[in-house]
Amino acid sequence: MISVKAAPFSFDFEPSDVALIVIDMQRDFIEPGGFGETLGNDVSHMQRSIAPTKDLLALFRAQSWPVIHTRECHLPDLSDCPPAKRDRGAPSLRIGDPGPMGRILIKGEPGAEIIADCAPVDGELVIDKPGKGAFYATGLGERLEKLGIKSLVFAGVTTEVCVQSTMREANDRGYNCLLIEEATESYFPHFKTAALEMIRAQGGIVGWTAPLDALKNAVQ
Ligand code: TIU
Repeated sequence: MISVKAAPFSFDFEPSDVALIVIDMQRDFIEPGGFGETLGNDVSHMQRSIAPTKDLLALFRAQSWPVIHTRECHLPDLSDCPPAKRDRGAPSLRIGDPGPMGRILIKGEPGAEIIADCAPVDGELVIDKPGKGAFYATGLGERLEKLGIKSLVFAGVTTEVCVQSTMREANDRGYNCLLIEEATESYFPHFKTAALEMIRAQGGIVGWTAPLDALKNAVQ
């Protein structure tokens, strides 16, 4: 059993049944000209999450623990994109429109790819998801069951949207979930702070949070 000094209390897991889920570290959310920016966001905030996520990936790879990456993206014909998602608001470009990194949030386009610093390596699972949560309309739940996973460590962007949605889905399915604090970011710093607080409030109502060093110290 490995015990991480986390909040609201220690996060204990067996090395044999833990996996890392890195949420949506895609150019579309992190680089100018992508989906995140079309929504009016300052994407420079995302930069802070890159080095810690890279470190966290290295830690899991060094232990040979499973790593799963997700990508929010849609099929080229948009058949998996609800009109309610595409038509909402007044973005500068809509999902599927051509942008500087190809069609916005479309599978196979440069913008939908994971940034080089966090790119998957051979043997790592990549889950494409049409929604914010990674369990909806993907095979993720079945894949985790087959792997016998019980504890999930989370990283990625954005904290209060796709990361929190996926943690909530995982929590309802019985997983213990730990979010690494530096390895996630929001376009809105106060939303990140609030999301971390609400995840660990009420005795860990959604899960745990911890600094990266707390996990490193527990593992090494
Ligand atoms: N807009 C925003 O903050 N996030 C998303 O749309 N998707 C993810 O969080 N990946």
